[in-house]
Amino acid sequence: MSTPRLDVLVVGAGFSGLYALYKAREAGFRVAGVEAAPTVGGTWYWNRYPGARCDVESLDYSYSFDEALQREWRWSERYATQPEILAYAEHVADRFDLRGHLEFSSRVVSARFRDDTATWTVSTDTGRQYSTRFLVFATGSLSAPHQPGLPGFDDFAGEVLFTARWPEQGADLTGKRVGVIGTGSSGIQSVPIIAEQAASVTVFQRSANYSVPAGNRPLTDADQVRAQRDYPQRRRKSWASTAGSPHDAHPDSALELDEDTRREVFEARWQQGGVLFGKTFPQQTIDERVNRLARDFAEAKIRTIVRDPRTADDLVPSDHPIGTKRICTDSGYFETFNLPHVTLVNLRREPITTLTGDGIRTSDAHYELDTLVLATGFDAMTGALTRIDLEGARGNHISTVWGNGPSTYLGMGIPGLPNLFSLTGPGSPSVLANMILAAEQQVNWLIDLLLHCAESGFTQVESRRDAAEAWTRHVDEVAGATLFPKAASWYMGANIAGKPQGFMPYIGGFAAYGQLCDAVRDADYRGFVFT
Ligand code: N01
Repeated sequence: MSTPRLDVLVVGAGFSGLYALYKAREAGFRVAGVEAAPTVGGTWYWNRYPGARCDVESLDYSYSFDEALQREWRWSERYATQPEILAYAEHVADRFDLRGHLEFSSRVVSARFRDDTATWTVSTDTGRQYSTRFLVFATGSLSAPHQPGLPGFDDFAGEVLFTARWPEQGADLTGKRVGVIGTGSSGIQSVPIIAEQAASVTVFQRSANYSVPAGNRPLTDADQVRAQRDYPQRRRKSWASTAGSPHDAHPDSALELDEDTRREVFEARWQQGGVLFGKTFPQQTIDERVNRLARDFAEAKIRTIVRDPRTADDLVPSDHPIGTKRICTDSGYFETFNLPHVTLVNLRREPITTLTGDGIRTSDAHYELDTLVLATGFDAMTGALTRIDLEGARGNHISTVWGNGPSTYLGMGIPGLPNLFSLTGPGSPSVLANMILAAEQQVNWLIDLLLHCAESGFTQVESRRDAAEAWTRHVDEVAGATLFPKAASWYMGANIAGKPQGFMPYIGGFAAYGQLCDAVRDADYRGFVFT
């Protein structure tokens, strides 16, 4: 059997890829990485639209694996901006000397498993080929942008900007008539900033979304001192949590509290800011009655802020329980609609009929535009993998293996694709958790598995099909006990026409998931076949 040149090839140099490279190298493996962007950072390289910042607090959305790194890096704001997070990723790459292992500006287009040698041959769009024993996809959950088929799209003569592919040199929107399609996190974060520059902003909204003020603020010197002092406890709590952040839901059931107390609790959480409003009370994403209370509170907030009653009506989400689509975090989103040059177009009432040379025609009107911003989301969780021509053992192709939706074992192994692992993908806590800790947990576990292979002389490890089926059923059942499947969300694959529907991330909890993975390891990697 011939020996591949590499032990581990990591695809993607975002936070999971960087950590995978680092850990694999530290474990003594021969490693390399391939990254489509010209530098590290993954999603934080591409999503450089105005207003882009993380909705997890910077103190939490950072690596925990290295004490010195944690001590020396200083976050300037409670929620870090895209440039600051990108700078952090660059710092990590330099500090741990990872760049030398990476080929940048190179996208993996195909990978083939050779049954006879138990190796992967991986090809990139730059014409390079890699031969590797193990192939780790750290390609991100929100990295395959979705461009909807808009009628007349090619006729539009103005500038088109994608939030997920914002030009590196920026875009000057001063004095422009800007249309924005999409009111998810990207649209909601960018609209207030675009409105500061543009002559007019027309927001084309198909579905209204819940958004909570981020509550962002600079981190003071005192914050920094406190952060360093409290870090061990903060991290311990995150590792033991359901979502990788140190959050406590209110101890009481919302249904047992009187109305005034309940309102105070919601208000305090709202003022604290951020996505965790979606988990103010226990059972909030499980019990429709608790969820309704949170929805009513959020609706009242929107109506208090937005002056025009019809616009407020349109901005109140009516089609999903709060929190079952990712809650957006904003800085003045709803307030923006009080500005005279900002208009909301409700596409449910007046759908787009066509794009024209100079704007968008709906069933009711023609909106003249110089620039169109598409904040239209991603082929989430699976798109980065299914866009690659990926063929595993015995002719198993990703398109058929995942033809009915993503089937994984523990979210990492895919039956039929031996020696291949997916990080922070479907079947793992992933986007429901703090992604950086989620990546650390999976990579730590995975490197142990690869060391086990190496030490035991195995050249091939593959998830058993029945183990993957049982895990995928479990992922589905746990989601089914919540309100999440009630939303037509990208978690469900509902934003992409023809995509199999099913709740993709594992919602059983971040810490619980880690324990399940460890139990599999302790049971001699039950569910995997080694040869
Ligand atoms: O994408 P989305 P996103 N005509 O899919 C609309 C993370 N993130 O990039 O809902 C008209 O949420 C679509 O409408 P509808 C975060 O996890 C985090 O904003 O399908 N509209 C929707 O409004 C987030 O959840 C941060 O009816 C069309 C929008 O486009 C995830 O990324 C920041 C359309 C897409 O919203 C994705 O967010 C940014 C069409 N044909 C992103 N097609 C933070 O950390 C689509 N839409 C804060």
